[in-house]
Formats: sequence, structure tokens, C-alpha cells
Amino acid sequence: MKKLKGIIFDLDGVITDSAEYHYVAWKNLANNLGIDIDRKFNEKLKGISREDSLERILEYGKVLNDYSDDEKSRLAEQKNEEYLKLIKQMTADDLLPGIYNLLTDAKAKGIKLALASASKNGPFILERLGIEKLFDTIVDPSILSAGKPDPEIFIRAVQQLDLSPEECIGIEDAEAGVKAINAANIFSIGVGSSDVLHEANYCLTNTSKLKLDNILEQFESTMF
Ligand code: B16
Ligand code: MG
Repeated sequence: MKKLKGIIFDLDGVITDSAEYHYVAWKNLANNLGIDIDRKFNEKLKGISREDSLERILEYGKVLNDYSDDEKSRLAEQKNEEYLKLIKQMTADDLLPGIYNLLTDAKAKGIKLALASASKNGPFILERLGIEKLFDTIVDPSILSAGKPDPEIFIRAVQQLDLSPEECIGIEDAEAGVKAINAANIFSIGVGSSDVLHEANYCLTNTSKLKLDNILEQFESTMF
């Protein structure tokens, strides 16, 4: 029988709802530039790096060519400053439902845990949430040559865990993230709307449904 040896977690929208803080910070920045973004557009920013998110917003506002690289760096920094102010207040209470139990249940079974987040603020957020010690490894997004939906971040997570893709599952809330997990040949779990995450091997509406027993049952019974 297949044996699950590693779980690779996305951060924003899976472990904690920092996706909402990203949205608030980007919306404010975009408004200052005369661009109005809504939640539907924001779906396209989930899992996408800070720099690429800014490009997408400027493109959406049809002003991509109006900014130099230096100006774009400053704008990205400005967004991050506002985002940091929002996430500084985070505590263990900000863990999404079911996540702490999933992490500790997996640990108790000897399953290794990795973080595969596009966020450069990942280690800081894990610390704020008090769960950094539960993770065996964190992929550093600054060394990636391509972001999600490219599979690189998940391939690196598997390597850092010293496992193979078929021994792992990946959990994501973003369309780009599910695509990245699938392209890495890892069993994918999507958390959120099945309209957005229909490519996932297993889709759940929210994190409270992420129970280790269910996950093991799905993983073991799916031909992969
Ligand atoms: P930062 P994930 C991603 O994290 C977010 O979904 C995305 O909205 C954000 O732009 C990206 O991290 C970069 O974050 O600005 O903190 O480096 O979903 O891959 O955990
Ligand atoms: Mg996410």
C-alpha cells in the first residue's frame, strides 16, 4: 500500500488567512495608483510572487509601461510595509481551523512537514503562529527560478524532505498552486471553491475538513 511520508503546505490561505491581508494591502496600493481591483481579480494574485503580483496589477490598470524597475521595486516594498503592519499582530489564534490538529497528528505519525510558500515572509508568519518548530523544512522562495504554477517550489520541497513525489501530498488554496503541485507529480489537495480548484486530486471547501484520516484514505485509494 502507498504510504504517506510528507505533507507540503502552502501558507497563505491554507495555514492562515494572510491572503486577506495581501488583498487589503494590494487594494490600497492599487487605489493609490488609480486602479481598482476586486476579489475576483485577487484570485489571480494568490500564490504569485510579490513582484509578479505588482506586474499583474499594473497590467490590469493598463499602466505597466509607465513605471521603471526602480519605481516598481519601491511600490512592491510599499505594499510589503503595509502587509507587515497587518501580519505583525498575528498570533496562534490566526491559525485556520483544523490546521494545528493536522500538523500535530501528522507529526505524531512520523509524517514530515514542509512549507512551499511564495511568500518571503513565510518564516516570520510561522513564528508568529507558534508552529515553526513543527516544520522539517521551508523552501526559500528567493532562490526559485520560476514561481507557481511552475512545479519548482514543490519539487524542491520534496528534495529538502529527502522523499519522492509519490510519497507526498501538497495542500493549496490557489489555482496556480494546484497546477504547480500537479506538475510536480504530487497528490494535490485544494482548499476552497471547486470552481477555482477543479484540477486538484481532492478538493475540500475549507480547512476544518482537512482531517488526517480522510487525507490518508483519499491518498491511499487514489491510483497515482
Ligand atoms: P510576500 P502562498 C503567496 O503565498 C501569496 O498567496 C501571494 O498572494 C503573495 O503575493 C506571495 O505569497 C508573496 O508574498 O509578498 O509575503 O513575499 O500562497 O504561496 O503561501
Ligand atoms: Mg496560498
